Amino acid sequence: RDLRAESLQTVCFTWRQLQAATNNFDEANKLGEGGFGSVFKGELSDGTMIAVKQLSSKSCQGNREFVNEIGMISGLNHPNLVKLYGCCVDKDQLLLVYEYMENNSLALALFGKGSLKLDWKARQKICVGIARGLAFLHEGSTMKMVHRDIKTTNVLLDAGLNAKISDFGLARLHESEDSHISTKIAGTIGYMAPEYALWGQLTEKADVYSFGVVAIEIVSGKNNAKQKGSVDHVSLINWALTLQQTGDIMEIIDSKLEGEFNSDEAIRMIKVALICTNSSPSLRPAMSDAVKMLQGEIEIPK
Ligand code: ACK
Repeated sequence: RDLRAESLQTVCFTWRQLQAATNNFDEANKLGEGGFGSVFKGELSDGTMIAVKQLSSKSCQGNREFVNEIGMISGLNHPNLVKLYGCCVDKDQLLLVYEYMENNSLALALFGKGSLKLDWKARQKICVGIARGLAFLHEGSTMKMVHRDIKTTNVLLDAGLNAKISDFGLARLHESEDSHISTKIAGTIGYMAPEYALWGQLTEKADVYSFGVVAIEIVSGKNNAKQKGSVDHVSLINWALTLQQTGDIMEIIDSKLEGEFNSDEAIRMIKVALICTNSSPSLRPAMSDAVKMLQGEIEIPK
């Protein structure tokens, strides 16, 4: 498959260009590592800051995700989706070039060593941003997609703390009414919707569930859904259920989380997180409604 095909809406970069931009893929420019390989910071000759994702091995899976990512997000334009500027397939290398996100991942901002100070307004803005990005993926563009791997490491923050969803390697198209049965389950334990994890039943409501887990993490500041192991997932959901079962949400929040949830934003985020993580997909809201609920524009069902 020729990735340099003219039909791609993304720019094709040359190896030399990216080498120059990242100072020859200098270690000092390394932003981080993922399962796929490394990400480097770079600057194009016109001053545009970029993040370059380099695929470590040419494994089949990696190749497939690379091609998938390009197919899924080239041409997608939304303020809450990380923009793919282009790619490079020179010299047998597979590289993806994205807009640079100054504040790294939401995971780092929430749980990292030098985690950012985020007040409720900032957390709410991040939460709404993710919800808007997902609503666009699910319903707003011509292609309808499920991301399949929504988690705090796949949400990046720009200089103004705007949240943008990244990593579309596992994204799939979906037909809205139909639920698709996946034979291969992919995603991250702890964020995965139960019906998808158990039976491979994939609809956009699987993303809604993962979003709910992320929202709980944004509010609690705790990485309840650890990426390794599965026990934390259970305790997370149990925690959420305890909240759901008691009428007085304030009381539980006060006792469990040391009384810091004294804002409308926090309460709304918790309530939305709870309905999004409902075990029944049909009872989870559409992401466009979740956006309105987070902003207090429509009522949040109990
Ligand atoms: O939390 P981080 O520093 O932010 O660690 C991960 C790492 O690369 C592996 O994914 C960072 N990263 C990925 N894409 C970008 C980007 N577009 N801008 C800035 N950092 C990025 C991410």
